[in-house]
Amino acid sequence: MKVSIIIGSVSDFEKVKAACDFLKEMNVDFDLRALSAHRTSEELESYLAFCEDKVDVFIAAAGKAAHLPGVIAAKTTRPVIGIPIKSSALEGMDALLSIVQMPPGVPVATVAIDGARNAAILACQMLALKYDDINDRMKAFKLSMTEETIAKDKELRDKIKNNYSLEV
Ligand code: RP5
Repeated sequence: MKVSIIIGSVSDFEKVKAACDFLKEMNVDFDLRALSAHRTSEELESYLAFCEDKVDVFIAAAGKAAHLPGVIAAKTTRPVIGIPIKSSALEGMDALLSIVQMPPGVPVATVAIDGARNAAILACQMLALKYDDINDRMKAFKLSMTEETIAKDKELRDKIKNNYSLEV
């Protein structure tokens, strides 16, 4: 298992599915647990002990007062990527600030609110430092993104060129 995804509640799963899908696309092994820093703190601690030396990167997602990524970061030397989940009246700003404003010495690499896919992409970029096959797949992914963007630019220009006098 290269990545461990920990979500604060099963209700976070739909928001985190995009991370699972990207890891699957990149053929990266991962585990997923719903463990709360507040409601199941002992189970979280034993799972983190189980993960010791097995996991390269943690992805942790939580909403509201989102302490989960920070608690994980306090217990590991592995990188922790935090996903703030929009799950309350505060639209995810509560979770964003809870995750990003870590005290000195305990960083969490925080992605955007509900930014699960970017969390998985960042995790794969970290894994690419160690695993050549993942590095190759990430290079192909970046190239396909560039090609797709260039194709969309051409498509847009072809569509509007008769209405406006575009440069080329
Ligand atoms: C947070 O509270 C969880 O991460 C979730 O985003 C939110 C609501 O949890 P549930 O009440 O649905 O379990 O701790």
